[in-house]
Amino acid sequence: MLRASPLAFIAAVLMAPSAVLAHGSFAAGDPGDPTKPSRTIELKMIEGNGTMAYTPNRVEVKKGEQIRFIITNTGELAHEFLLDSVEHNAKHKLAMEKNPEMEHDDPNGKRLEPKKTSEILWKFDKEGTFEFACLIPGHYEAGMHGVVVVSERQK
Ligand SMILES: [Cu+2]
Repeated sequence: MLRASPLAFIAAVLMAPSAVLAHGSFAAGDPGDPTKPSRTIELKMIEGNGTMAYTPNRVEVKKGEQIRFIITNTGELAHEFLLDSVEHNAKHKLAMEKNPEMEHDDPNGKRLEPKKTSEILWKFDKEGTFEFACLIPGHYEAGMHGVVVVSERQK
């Protein structure tokens, strides 16, 4: 009990940013509105030759656009899709190294078992470069990350 508490404390500190995010403030935009139009982007989680990846691993959207990501895990392992700022994902990744069993089912993140498909509906209302990543320990390093570049809508 006493031996566990310093670790629990560290985990609580590391998880604080994602806990804040879970309560309505997302770095990469906002959860989508299913009653509004959206553009569909199909994204696959792939494994092979010691690498793991998303394909595509770069998505370009216009500010204000709503995207329905249809995500399929084609691999043999569970994977995640967590859409956030690069900074938040980096912090979250450290938290997951301490607590690999963290499960995600949030507006901006899903865990998919092998051969499963899931969706994320997202409104990109902020300009910038955001990241989607799998933060299961070792997967990011194996190549499992990509970017969403949100640019100003043409006038
Ligand atoms: Cu993964």
